[in-house]
Amino acid sequence: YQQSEMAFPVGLLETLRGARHVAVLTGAGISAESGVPTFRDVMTGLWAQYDPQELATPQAFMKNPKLVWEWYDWRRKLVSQVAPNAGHYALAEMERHVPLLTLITQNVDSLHQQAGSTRVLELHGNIHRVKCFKEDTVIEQWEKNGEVPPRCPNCGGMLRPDVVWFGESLPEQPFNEAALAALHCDVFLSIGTSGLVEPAASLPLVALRRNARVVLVNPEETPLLREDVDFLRGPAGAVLPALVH
Ligand code: BJW
Repeated sequence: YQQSEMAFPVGLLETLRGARHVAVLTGAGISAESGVPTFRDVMTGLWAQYDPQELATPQAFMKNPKLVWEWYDWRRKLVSQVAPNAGHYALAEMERHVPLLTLITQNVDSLHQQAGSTRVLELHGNIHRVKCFKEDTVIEQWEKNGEVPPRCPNCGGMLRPDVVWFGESLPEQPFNEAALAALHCDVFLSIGTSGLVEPAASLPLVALRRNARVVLVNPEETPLLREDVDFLRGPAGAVLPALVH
């Protein structure tokens, strides 16, 4: 991807330039080059080291709230110390060139917003926010008195990160908007996601059924890869700038 049009599948750049509505779905892979670990990469992914059932379910939080809170605290600090990479910036720039761009992310790290994307549909929440485990309300301010996990100032219930754990529903409004974008886009880019977690994994399939051009950006093959999907093999930080410039 040496900024040369030759590297792309026939007609892809023309289709992108002529598109009225581009939908983009991102996953942990787009933040990998910023230094955020993915979940399922064999050596470096979080799930290679940690058990999702013990950390990313409501049952895990009920069983061991301190462990879960501290794990998220570690990850929150980690993402606070990193910066967006060329892939995030390329998508922010794409928003300025396409009449309508719907950016859908499974990431909780805010790096798209930091790169300048103005409208981001967060399907799995945001690690920087907390909510009450009992009442499900987002809490802006709470007392940091050393209690782990901290307590809800309204009801005294435990606070938890405002992310979507396994078995929980996705936030309705961003998910509905994402599903509409999949139905109506001309081009759908799936970037840096293994495509294993539902319902996000089904979004590009919806776009395919509606005859959108679907493009996979990933250094590895994923289950989404099939004959009618364009595969741009490589790291997002290299592929996306070449696609946008
Ligand atoms: C690069 C790169 C580079 C590397 N450049 N790329 C239907 C069938 C089967 C199961 C289910 C189903 N419907 C629902 C389920 C259950 C479950 C599910 O999908 N399970 C499957 C795993 C089997 N889904 C749910 O529970 C969801 N809720 C739901 O469906 O509610 C309705 C319902 C309720 C009750 C019962 C039934 C239905 C919720 C899912 C929540 C997922 N939560 C997590 C944690 C979020 C908080 C946190 O951050 O801790 O979300 S899990 C984790 O996976 C995280 C991610 O957002 C998500 C997706 O991962 P992602 O982003 O794809 O990362 P990886 O690591 O998997 O892949 C990285 C990719 O990047 C790889 O391909 C690399 O090659 C690539 N890469 N470097 C580009 N430089």
